[in-house]
Amino acid sequence: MLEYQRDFLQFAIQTGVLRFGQFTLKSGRQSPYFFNAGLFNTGGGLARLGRFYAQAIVADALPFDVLFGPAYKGIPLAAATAIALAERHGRDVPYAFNRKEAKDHGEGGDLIGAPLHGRVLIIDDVITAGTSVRESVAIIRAQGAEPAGVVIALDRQERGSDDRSAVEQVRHDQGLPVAAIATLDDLLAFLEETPQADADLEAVRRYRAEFGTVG
Ligand code: OMP
Repeated sequence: MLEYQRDFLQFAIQTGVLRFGQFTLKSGRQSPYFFNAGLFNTGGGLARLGRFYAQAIVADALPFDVLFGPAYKGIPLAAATAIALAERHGRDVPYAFNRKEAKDHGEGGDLIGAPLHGRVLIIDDVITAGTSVRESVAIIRAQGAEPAGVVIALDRQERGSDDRSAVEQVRHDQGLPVAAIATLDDLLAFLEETPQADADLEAVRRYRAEFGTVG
């Protein structure tokens, strides 16, 4: 685990974005942890989150020309990532996002920001079923551009509709690289280093053993 990944997990726990307890997931599973990216809801929190996304992009050396934030949750994420890349990494990259409602007056269209061209990197919070990624890929291709990959905050590394996780399905079925600021394995390593986290660690370990991807 890299230093920024440890910082990210600590920050997510401090802000209540990452919580431990009993949560029902979209899949119906009972999870001992839940990641709610909507709770990075202050200016300072969003700025910091953008810096973590930028670090993940730089660490994975993902080549791209434009950032794309799918509505709604991806919009502030892509904006914050673009700011962090400009301010911290000397890369002033274009970014764009979509609106969910079609608009037929004013500027028209359902894309806002930079034109989608070349390789487009999708910025999202989590991949649960992969629906949002498929929609983004269709939007990008409709503009004659190519999806370059997806960056998410946390990869839960759990089996989806088949033995693979939703992230693995995107990687193999859509041929897109997926980078995460942190994964469930990073979270386990983090909890192992954290005193007084034994109960959470045990619960997350059990969950990983039952529902996690192999390997
Ligand atoms: P979108 O925000 O529409 O992409 O949906 C994300 C889905 O993932 C929501 O239904 C969330 O409840 C769910 N989710 C998380 O946001 N964080 C988690 O840790 C786990 C889930 C989930 O339900 O699997």
